[in-house]
Amino acid sequence: MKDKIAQTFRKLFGSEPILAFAPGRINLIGEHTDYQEGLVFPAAIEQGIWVAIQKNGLSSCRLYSEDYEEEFVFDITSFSPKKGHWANYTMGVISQFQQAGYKFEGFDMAFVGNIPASGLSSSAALSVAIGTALTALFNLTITKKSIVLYAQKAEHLFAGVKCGIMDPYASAFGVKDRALLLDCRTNTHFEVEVDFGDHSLILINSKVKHTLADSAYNKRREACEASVKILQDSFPEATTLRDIQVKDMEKVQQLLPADLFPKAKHVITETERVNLASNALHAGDLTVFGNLLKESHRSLSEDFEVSCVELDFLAEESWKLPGVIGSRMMGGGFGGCTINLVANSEMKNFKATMRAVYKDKFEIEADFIPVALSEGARIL
Ligand code: GAF
Repeated sequence: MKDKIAQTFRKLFGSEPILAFAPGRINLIGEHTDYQEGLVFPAAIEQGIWVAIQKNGLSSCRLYSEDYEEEFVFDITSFSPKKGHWANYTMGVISQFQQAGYKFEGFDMAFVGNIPASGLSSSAALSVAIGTALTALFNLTITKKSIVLYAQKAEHLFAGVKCGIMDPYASAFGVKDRALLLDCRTNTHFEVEVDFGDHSLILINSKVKHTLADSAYNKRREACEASVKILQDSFPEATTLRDIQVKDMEKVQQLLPADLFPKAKHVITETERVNLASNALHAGDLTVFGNLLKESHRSLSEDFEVSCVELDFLAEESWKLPGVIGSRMMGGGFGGCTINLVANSEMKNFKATMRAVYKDKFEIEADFIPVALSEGARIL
């Protein structure tokens, strides 16, 4: 990929590029908690986005997406988002750099990716790769954390998704063979060594992406914010659902209307599950870890309502199989992948059975994606 994008760049723009890479991510547990300042437990994967970049002496930026086989040119001093366009991530990140006071000349950029499914944060990987590349190209003094925050803001303002910090953070800070126990209040993390012994993580790509996922995502966030407003009368210190404990659930139920309570309950219980899961990993207790994955799925499906029939089917069917420690939907939901922890000795049977039952039910050929926890963004 690296050589391919360098070659494309030279051919298109005729200069020698700087190359940057940023990975996609998985998440062990902790879904829809990041924008409520909760805990999440993601890791970077091997697959990601490669960016080739160089100054062009113009006042415009010339972009090329190898995957879309498409060019896009814009003026560096005046640009705005174009609904649904891949160039939004580049423009969004540049606009964040500019707002922070960094000045740019025009540049050329080409990029390519190999992230194999939706729900693995290709957009965050692209934004972080661009931020990393720009920092090197213009020799800027800028921290990784700022790149992460710019990437998140770019997604809010240029793609219209009010995402949390988890995806760009994992892409920027990933470490080989480790997951990041990330506190989305302080935006700091612990690296946790992940060794599942004779078990492996494998994703199943449902190959569905339900429409309106972005607006449903924003609605979930709004529901959490509405709950916090109501709860503040009784919990004056609370600024997010992170501040509410599982032990207060009965009171929370009395205070919240019936449509908001299950959503708040998911976020409150999910942060506790992240804590318990990291303790279980530390203690090497895979059974507890696996049960927490199942509980997380149920909560996302029944309480937070971000699953779909295909993801529910994949999770529930896998729970029945020998050697499956746990499995759940992963990421924002409404499609994408499930994450599964499976005994190596049962992997073949797991894949064959899941492929067959999914095909039989939905007439979709699922993909199976092994994951290796990997390094975060870097200049190559
Ligand atoms: C998406 C968002 F981008 C993340 O911030 C996070 O909220 C996730 O959905 C759900 O945990 O990936």
